[in-house]
This record gives sequence, structure tokens and C-alpha cells, in this order.
Amino acid sequence: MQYENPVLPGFHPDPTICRADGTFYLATSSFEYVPGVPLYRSENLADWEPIGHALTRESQLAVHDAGASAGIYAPTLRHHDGTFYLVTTNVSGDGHFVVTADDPAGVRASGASAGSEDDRRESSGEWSDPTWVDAPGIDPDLFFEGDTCYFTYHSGDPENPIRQAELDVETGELGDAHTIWTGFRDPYVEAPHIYERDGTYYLILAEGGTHAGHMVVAARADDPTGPYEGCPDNPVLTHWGRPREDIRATGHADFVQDGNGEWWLVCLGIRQVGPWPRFHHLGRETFLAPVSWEDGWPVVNGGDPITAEMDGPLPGERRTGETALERTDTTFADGLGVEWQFRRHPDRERYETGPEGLRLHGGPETLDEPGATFVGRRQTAFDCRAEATLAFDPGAGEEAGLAVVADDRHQYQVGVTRRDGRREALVRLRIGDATEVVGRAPAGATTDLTVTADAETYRFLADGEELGSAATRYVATEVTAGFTGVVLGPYATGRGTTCETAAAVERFVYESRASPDRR
Ligand code: 6LW
Repeated sequence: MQYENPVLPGFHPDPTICRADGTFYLATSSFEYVPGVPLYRSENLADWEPIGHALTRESQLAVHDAGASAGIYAPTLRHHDGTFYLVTTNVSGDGHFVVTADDPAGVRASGASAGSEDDRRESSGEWSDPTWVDAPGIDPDLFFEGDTCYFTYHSGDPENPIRQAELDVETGELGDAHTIWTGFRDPYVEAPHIYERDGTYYLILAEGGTHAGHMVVAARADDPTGPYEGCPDNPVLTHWGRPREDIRATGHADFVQDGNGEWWLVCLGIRQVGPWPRFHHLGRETFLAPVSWEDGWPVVNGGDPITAEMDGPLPGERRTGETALERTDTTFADGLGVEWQFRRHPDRERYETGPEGLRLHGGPETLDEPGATFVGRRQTAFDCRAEATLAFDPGAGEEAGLAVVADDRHQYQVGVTRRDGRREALVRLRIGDATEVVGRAPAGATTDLTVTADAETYRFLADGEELGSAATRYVATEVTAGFTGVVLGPYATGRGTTCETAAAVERFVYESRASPDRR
């Protein structure tokens, strides 16, 4: 075995990849999360290092009112003539736009100590303001040839689903659009990407919807504008019809060539758990597979399904001792690391980092509402533990703690509040229309709040005592609907009024563990 899938575990859907000066760069969708579009760098395609985000400023990322799983959809990342181009769509805002950078390494996630908005803007690696492109739909692609840039997208029109036009990348002006693909089986065809290989142009697409029927299909032409003929072996990748396998829904792929001339794809997939019908709560994750060519058509992983354990040869050495299993232990002394995200635009004054840790100022909003004080990181493994040491002397009704969040209507919380004059730890479950406090215990001025998870159960502890548990199924996409996965992190709320007391998270530990049959 050379590497394990997923190469980017946790909510990392719609991956897009490019190679520049021998290094691979990858970006994924981010929806309502801020900052937007996480970026990663790798030398070997298997070990990915987070380097920041493409969308860090409100001018690039108007997601204030974005609903759950709305906001920023699938991007395409390309390197052309020394410049990185990222095109994506804000489905809650003004649609498609292009941002550019000389160096894709964006700035840190956030955090008051990370400098003012202006400082962040001036730091190197910042992406440009958007150039808007006036076209309908989602899933834009950029293909550069000479001085021409082709803009190809899913139009939303089932009669003419995949459209293409020439784009002036400086101004965002589009030429006349024409339809280049109408679908192999499903007119809801999406995620187009175009490549050139030995003078032939390949159009790679996704069909079947982003769940069990998801698939990758291929077409080719002598010209980037078409006409495209479909691969006789379509779909070139699907896990449809393999309901008992752990990895399903493989689709939405992007191809890249390594320095040895070998081709690879990254795609999204899900890891299912639980009894039938199985479910996934870690979101759609990023998988890697080799691509070979037969009769001028791509063959993914030799025609076999994508598995958790894969052979290479990878284009670079593995980093010794490094796996996607991780342990982070932070006191927030250096601000919020790159793994942290807000749900929609935060009021940054509510998040202070410094010697006391992360000081959270709870507003009136609960986690059910946009604007709640909450910052989270992706859950990246089924078996994991998150622990927050919370120093908090709440006023009546004030509350802070640790939350497992799928969306505004599905989350679990272990927190500390004051009730009847006494400090108390509690566990609250919100599952759709029902909200219930399932456990309470007296709490001290400093409390260790812990969430442990295995594939099917979360357990919630305060100072080592279990106060409640909940099924992972109810925060899975099959229950919540949508496109994202679970994030974990600290929250604070006055539950209707603004908190007078700040809650200090003095330390946060996240640990993901290998389990016998899955990561
Ligand atoms: C994305 C579309 C899809 O734009 O889901 O998996 C949408 N496919 O291509 C949101 O991720």
C-alpha cells in the first residue's frame, strides 16, 4: 500500500487540482463557511498541507445570508502563465467569479490576533477581488489555450446542460455560449473540466447526482469547443451498484498529470457507516486514484473501484510518520489556525485570542440561528475526541461549550450554563424539529468538556463524567440534507440576550484515531 483514501478526510467536496512548478495544489467547496475555499499543497498527492483559503474578505465572499449548504459551490483551480486562477460560484450572491493570485498560500483563517482586515489584505498570498462572470448555473471550469480562455459550466437547463463560451479573464466578459454536452445518461450533468492530452481535448463530467448514483463520464474532441464524443466505456468511474461498500458516491473529478507523465484524478466520495440504509456524517471527502489511458480513453484505477488502501507509485516520497490521523493541541496563543472556520461572516469582536486562550463573547443567537458565536473544525475521522478546557462563570441563562454541528437544525452541544443560581453542565441535542436537554450535572468554574466519537455514537462528558450520548446518524447528510459534513468546536450564547461574561477556552485538543477497519 502506498497511500490511504480519502487523502483529505472530512468535509472536502468537489476537489479541484493543478500542478505548478512541480507542486500540486488543491481546493474544495466551502458553502456558507468563512473563510471560503480551503487550499492545500502537496508534493506527492497523498500528504496535503493546508496553506490557507482563497476567499478571506467580504468583497470575495458575501455569505452573510447564505442558507446551510448554500454560498460557495464547486471551484476550478488552474495555473496559467505564472498566475493561479480560481473560478467558483456564490449561489447565494452574484454567481460566478474569478479570483487570481501569484502565490496561492492564503492568509491564516482568522483570529483577532492575526491582524486587522487591512493587514491581512496586504499580506502576501492574498487572492484578488472577484471578476464577475455573467452566466447562469454552477460548476464553472477554465481551460486556457494560447491567449484563449474557455469558460465551461453547468447551465441549469436540462436541454442544454453543459455550455461553453470564451472568457476575457481580465474583464469577465463572455462571448456567445453554445452547448457542448447533453449528458450520457442523466441530463443533470455537472462538474465539467477540460484538458488537452496529445492534441486531443477531454471533457470530464459528473452525472447521477452527488449520492449513490454519482459517476464520472468522459468525452473527447479535436477542438476544445467540440464536438465531443462520449467514451464507449462510460461511466469511467462509479460506485453505483455497490451498496455494501464503505466508499460510495464517487464523482465530481478533476484530473492532473504528475512530473513523471502519469495521470491522476481527485474526486469526491463518501464513507458510509451504520446498518442499512447506511449513512455518512463526515461530508463528502476527497479521494485520489491513478488514471491510465487505453485507446485514447481514461481508465480510472485499472477499472477497479476506489478503495481505502491504494497502490502508487506516487510521484513523491511519503512524509515519514505522517498520516491523515492527527492530533492538534492548541492554547490559541497564536490565534486561530488554518483549520478553523466560522459559519457565515463572524462578528470578529466576539472572538479574541491571547494568553487566556480563545475568549468567546456570546451574542443572543443560539446555534440554531445564523450569527451564533461558534468556530469549528472538520471532523476528519469516525473515531475521534475533542476536548475543550472552559473557564466560564456564566450569568443566568448564559451558556458556552463544545458543539458538534451539521447545520443550523442539527447539532449536539455539551456546555456550561447557570440555572437556579447554580453552575451546571448540560448536554443538548437538536435534531430537526426537536430540541432536548438530555443530561445535567453541577459544574465548577473551569470544566473539561469532551466529545468522543466512534462511527455510530457521540458521547458527551463534563470533567470526565458522561452526561449523554447521541447517534451519528442524526447529523448525517441522509437526515440533514445538503452538501457539508460535521464540524466541531466551541460556542457561546446568551440564548436571547448578549452575554455579559466571556467564556475562555484555555485549551482545545482534537485527536483522530485509527480504527481497525476504517480511518
Ligand atoms: C456541486 C455539484 C455537486 O456544485 O454538488 O457533486 C454541488 N456535485 O457539482 C455542490 O457541491
